[in-house]
Amino acid sequence: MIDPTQVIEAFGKKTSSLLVPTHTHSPSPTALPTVIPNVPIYEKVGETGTKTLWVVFVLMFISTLAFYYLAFRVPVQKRLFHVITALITTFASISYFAMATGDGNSFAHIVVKEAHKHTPDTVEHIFRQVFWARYVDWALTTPLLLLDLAFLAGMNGANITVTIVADLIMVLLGLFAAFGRTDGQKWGYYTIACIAYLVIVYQLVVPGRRAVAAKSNSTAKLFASIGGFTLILWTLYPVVWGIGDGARKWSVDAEIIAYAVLDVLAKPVFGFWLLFAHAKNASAIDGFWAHGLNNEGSLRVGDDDE
Ligand code: RET
Repeated sequence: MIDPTQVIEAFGKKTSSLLVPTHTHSPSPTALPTVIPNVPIYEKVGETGTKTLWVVFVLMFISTLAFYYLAFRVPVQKRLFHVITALITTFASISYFAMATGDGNSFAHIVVKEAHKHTPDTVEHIFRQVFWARYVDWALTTPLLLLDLAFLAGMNGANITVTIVADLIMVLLGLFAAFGRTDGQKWGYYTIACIAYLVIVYQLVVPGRRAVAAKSNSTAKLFASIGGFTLILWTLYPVVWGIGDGARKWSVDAEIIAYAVLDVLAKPVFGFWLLFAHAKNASAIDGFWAHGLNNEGSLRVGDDDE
């Protein structure tokens, strides 16, 4: 018979070697460079950015209601500026609502390649949140803002068309630039967009001023002041773009705040200024856009006599 203690002893002898560490690990320097996988960098909206989007939505919405109210208070032939201005803030309200609720954005994928002297080249993947709703808003509202100015000045159809088309090119290329994969693509689109912007500036400064010179002194003064305000403000947009989406020196939140300030000045403030100044200066627009083809709103003496 086998004594169970003998079995335990025998087993203990056999497995004792298993209890001894078989391998001791001591880190030793290796000749091969360590490969650390690139962690993608995400740049996205934070709490401050979302709050700012909500605040601007409320401001745009209240201004829209005020502009429609003002529109209904004036006779139809004096309503064109009111309608254009109210539509501008209507679009802006919708766009800000979309952005505040987390819609109207996607991530631009930027690939940054870096060459190193002693180690292999590295590739960095950056994903930055781009609010494309902004560009949809601009594509609809900046032509309307320009129409406000063009009608105020009394510009001709050819000059208005060039201005509006240049504006659409500028906004679309701004959108392409925001989603540009490489620096070449991004800044290439940006440069062409800036040239389009210069076309707009030229149209307002040269043909715009020439056209308004034929109007009353007060209209010419209003065009100079509100046009100057517009040009200063609009020039800040490509600057913000360059620092934000372009060079990515600003966080997404900082960019949202900067655009928020500019948008409030460019839409509600511009709108109230134009409408109150226009109310004092009723002769600012005439012809088809005020009266239509049938001279709507005019008193026609003798119509019933025939
Ligand atoms: C972009 C980037 C590409 C170069 C240029 C730009 C200009 C944008 C402008 C926007 C104006 C927007 C307004 C909005 C009102 O709410 C597209 C930023 C030149 C001038 C007035």
